[in-house]
Amino acid sequence: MVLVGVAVAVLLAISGVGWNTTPDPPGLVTVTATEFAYSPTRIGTTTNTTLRLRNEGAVYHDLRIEGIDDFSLEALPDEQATGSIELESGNYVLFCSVSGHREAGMVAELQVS
Ligand SMILES: [Cu+2]
Repeated sequence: MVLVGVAVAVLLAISGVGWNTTPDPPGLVTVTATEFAYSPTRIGTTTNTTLRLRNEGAVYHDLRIEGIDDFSLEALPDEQATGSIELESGNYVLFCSVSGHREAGMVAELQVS
């Protein structure tokens, strides 16, 4: 009984290493945030898209789409956030809503086709 328990515990430990990441959804677009910029600044994607905000900066950043009120990605330093959204074709502006960040350069162009 004790041996079985140990064996199960070891298997669980092994299976947890490197196998617990969710595969990236198709069409994933990653935007990296630093102080005070996004990279890339011109992004092309499709009408069904998944955006990922990766914060490689030292302070909190978010990512919003101008004119789209029900979408935002928020990430603390060294963290990331992912969200899917359906957009009509067109050009959109991505920006960070933290006070002063957009003005400092945290803005990007999203081209949906
Ligand atoms: Cu910011």
